[in-house]
Amino acid sequence: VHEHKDLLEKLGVDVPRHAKMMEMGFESYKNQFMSQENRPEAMKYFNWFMSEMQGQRIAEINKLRENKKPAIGAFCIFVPEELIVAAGGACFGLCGGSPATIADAETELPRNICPLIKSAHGFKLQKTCAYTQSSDFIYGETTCEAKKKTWEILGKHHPVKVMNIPHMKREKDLKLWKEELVEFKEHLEEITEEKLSLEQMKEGVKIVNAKREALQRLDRLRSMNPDIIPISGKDGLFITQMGFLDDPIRYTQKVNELCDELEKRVEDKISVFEKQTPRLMVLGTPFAPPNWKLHTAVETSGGAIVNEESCIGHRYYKDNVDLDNVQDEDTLMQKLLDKYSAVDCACFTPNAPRIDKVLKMYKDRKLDGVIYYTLSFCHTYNVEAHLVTQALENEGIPCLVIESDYSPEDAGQIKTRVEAFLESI
Ligand code: BJ8
Repeated sequence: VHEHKDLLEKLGVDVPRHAKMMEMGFESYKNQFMSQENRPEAMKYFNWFMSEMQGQRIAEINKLRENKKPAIGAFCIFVPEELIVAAGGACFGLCGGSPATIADAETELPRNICPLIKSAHGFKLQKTCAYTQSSDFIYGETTCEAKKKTWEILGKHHPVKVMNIPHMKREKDLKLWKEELVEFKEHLEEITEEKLSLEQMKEGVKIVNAKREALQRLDRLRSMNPDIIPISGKDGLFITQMGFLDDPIRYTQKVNELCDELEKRVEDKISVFEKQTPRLMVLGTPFAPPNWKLHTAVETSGGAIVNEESCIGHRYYKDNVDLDNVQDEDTLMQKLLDKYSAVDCACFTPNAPRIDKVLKMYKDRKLDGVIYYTLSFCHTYNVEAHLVTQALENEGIPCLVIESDYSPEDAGQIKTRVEAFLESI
């Protein structure tokens, strides 16, 4: 990061404060990740990326910008990254997982809204996220009340555009959504000053499909072998988190290299957990880095997390864009829409496919229990917990519900509840 001080200054980053935050992040990574035993060799790349995510990666993104390629910051998996990649640019998730920016955010936002939004807003006010500072615009969406109203305030500090995501999936809603996809493409063309061709868009789709396929492979290796867990849930989560920042081609290659090693581990019966360790799936809201609290609590209490049914997880990579018979732009937009409208975010009503999917995931993976995790004040996921947990109960599936924010204060209490849950299953 020091090497890139000039660039960070040019981007308007508050360099001393940023350095302090990075130091805290590295310390926390060292304590929670590097201390794990028997990590796969291929995690070395992700250690390196951790050390360069606010350094070299920022330099790479700004190199693209020098060549009029778009750099778009996002907070949601509805942002069609395929189109950004097609335009030769970078799509990245913005910082929003730290409690250290929340007090600043509360100077403009109410206290009782979701910590993800407050943290992200605080990063902009503090100027401590080099990704936010590098983005041509932030692409917000109308998924939840707190987000859509925050964009109006965030827009005072940074260019923001908003995608109108409908809350139902009727034909008329999907028609509007498709128009939003076309409009997004036009926003990108304003930056590149060139029309995106069909071939470029197909190439963008192929690159992102390959990335999702690598993550699907990682998911299978983590969760489909009941006796062998070749990598910790914490590492699995961290890898997925980095997928929202890294260059997609390099990242795909590195995830596949890791999967090759994990395949070998499964063959050789090398597990990072003892036999009989309860294998859990986490459902719910996204885990923006450095929000590793739940995974740490579970994996220091005798359990293992083998899948996240979350947007930093399965919801992100579960579906690919089908490129069969795509001969024109309209069909391509339709295929993108088919993929994105299959996202089962709790912002939709009704959202029954999510419940069927959760039950199927649980059975396919032969798991031992579920943790339903919601960020505080996330009303959609919190309310939806009722129907999901009822369906789990009907099937006799053990489930623990946890609502938490980013503060470290409840870490002990969460650990106690997790320990009691693990004992009961
Ligand atoms: S597709 S889950 S990434 S909206 S910000 S809804 S936690 S109160 S993030 Fe999300 Fe897209 Fe849906 Fe996924 Fe709740 Fe917080 Fe809102 Fe949140």
